[in-house]
Amino acid sequence: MSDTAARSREEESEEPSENPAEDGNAAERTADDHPDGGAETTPVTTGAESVVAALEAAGAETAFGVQGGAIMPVYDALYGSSIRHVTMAHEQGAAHAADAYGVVTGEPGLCLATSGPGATNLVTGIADADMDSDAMLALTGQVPTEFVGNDAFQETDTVGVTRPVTKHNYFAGEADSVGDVVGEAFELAKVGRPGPTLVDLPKDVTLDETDETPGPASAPPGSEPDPSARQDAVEAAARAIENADRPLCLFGGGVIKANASDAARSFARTYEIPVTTTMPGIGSYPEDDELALSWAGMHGTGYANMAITHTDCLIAVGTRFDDRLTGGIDTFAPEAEVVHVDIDPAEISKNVHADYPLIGDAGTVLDQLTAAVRTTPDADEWREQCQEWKETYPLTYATPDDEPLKPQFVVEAFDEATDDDTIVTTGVGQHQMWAAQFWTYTEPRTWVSSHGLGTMGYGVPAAVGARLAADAMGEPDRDVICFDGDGSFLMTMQELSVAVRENLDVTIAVLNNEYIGMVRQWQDAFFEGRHMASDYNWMPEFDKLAEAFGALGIRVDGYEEVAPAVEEALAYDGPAVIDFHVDPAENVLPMVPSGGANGRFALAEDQL
Ligand SMILES: Cc1ncc(C[n+]2csc(CCOP(=O)(O)OP(=O)(O)O)c2C)c(N)n1
Ligand SMILES: [Mg+2]
Repeated sequence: MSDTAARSREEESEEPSENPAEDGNAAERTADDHPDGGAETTPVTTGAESVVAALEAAGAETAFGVQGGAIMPVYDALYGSSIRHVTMAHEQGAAHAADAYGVVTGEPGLCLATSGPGATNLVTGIADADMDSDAMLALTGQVPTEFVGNDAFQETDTVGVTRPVTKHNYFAGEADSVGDVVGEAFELAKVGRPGPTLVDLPKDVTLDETDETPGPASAPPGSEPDPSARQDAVEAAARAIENADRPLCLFGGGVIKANASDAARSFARTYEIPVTTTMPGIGSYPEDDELALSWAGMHGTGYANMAITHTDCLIAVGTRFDDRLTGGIDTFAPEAEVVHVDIDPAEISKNVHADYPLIGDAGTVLDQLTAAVRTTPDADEWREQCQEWKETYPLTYATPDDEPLKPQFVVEAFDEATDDDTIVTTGVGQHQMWAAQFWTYTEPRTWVSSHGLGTMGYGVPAAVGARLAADAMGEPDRDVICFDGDGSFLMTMQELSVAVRENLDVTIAVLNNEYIGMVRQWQDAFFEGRHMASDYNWMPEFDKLAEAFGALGIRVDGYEEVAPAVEEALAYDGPAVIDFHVDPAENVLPMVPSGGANGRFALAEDQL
């Protein structure tokens, strides 16, 4: 951190705050005092300095990236900045780390890459953020404007490549305005439905001289949607809820993004309505609450899927009804009138018909509903029925002596050994589902995973981002656990080098089944057991690999080794990798086959 930059920001604010958002506001308060009306006291001299000044003024504290020719001017301007830059091993890692940082802090994550391969390496992470509506800003270097279109060295049409996977992207045209463009992109990432934005920065623009200090960051006029739903629509939905016999809340990731978990809890508890969540919605409602039915969908609990199948009034908040949640649309909540709360009108009746569309911010609309519903629905029998389903279809697994260590046991061991505020990140596959099923999530922003895109390799860089987020929030004692698969770990494990370099306290639990297990499971169920390209018995020894990186490496084969290994890894002040050799034949259950009916989930392999 640059002392000068840090000092100048503190001097601007009468009451220095630890909250990045408030810091941004503090900068705004002083904007009028500045001769240029800008937010920073240090005058800028180049486009690149203007970019960095805009980021600082917007409240960015941490950036993840990889250097390179076209982005060098921006890096040079970061040299004296208060923004902490974390060099990642690969740009995909930078994007996932920024994504996870944003999920944990609630502020947009920031990643940087050079032109060409740097930018294209970011694309998976940007697409991942786009699918999960995660606020993130990507800055990419670009060849000088006069070379654009010439197939210049490391030229890629980054704006073209990323247009379908960003909320919006920009090609910076001139040094005088580039700071304002970056500030706008940062703000736009978080207003309304969040998502990734990108600014492509030609090298001449960042090198050019300018004395235009960017003004306070602001989203484009009109981009901030009205947080309230129409009151007549709220009243109509309230009547439907009052009259329901079998009401059910379905809380999605939007509840967490809108910081509406308290409003969601208050609504469900006031009217004693059972609650299920989507996978991205994990943590929006405490899973140990008596109204909680855990999460629904392909590998969700049997009781959540039974409740969805039989509810007569589904109050769905902040969900886009992904097919992994709904299964076949015809059989999804077939008896329900659907109240759909979403900030994005494009989601209304896209996948599931909304009988009561309520367009607005999740927290605001839940408060509107809480005020509008006059009587608690008469649903004693329904609540009893939900409890009965909980008892009939518990999540279970067997631990016979003659079979290898079960992965679910490992997840439970970590849950028992850690506090409620522990952050869990994952790769994609069976291990991800077990991490979601066998951990009891009680707080928002503790479940950090790749949902819509399903990106193997998300877990390790996400753990790096999550750790730095917790540290930046002044919460260094929170644990960060990454549950990874052997296949997923192999895709981005190079980011372990970053965790070692930065001495990040993270524990990576590889649930090593020597298979890309989810594929193996589908091959057994739907391809007559032909294990084409899914047997990964050629895996390296991950504990030794961890040691080679400079991390703590532990190998675990049996039940009795689990607790001591968990304890040792958690006590270790730095990155630890535990290579858990788990049962390669274990399957994720229950399972609703793709496109199937949620109410007809398989509880055993032979039912698939
Ligand atoms: C980047 C990427 N490539 C391929 C896939 C397809 N895929 C989905 S799950 C899975 C298996 C993942 O294996 P592993 O990380 O070992 O996890 P496991 O299922 O064994 O727990 C694969 C290959 C994917 N989701 N992402
Ligand atoms: Mg595996």
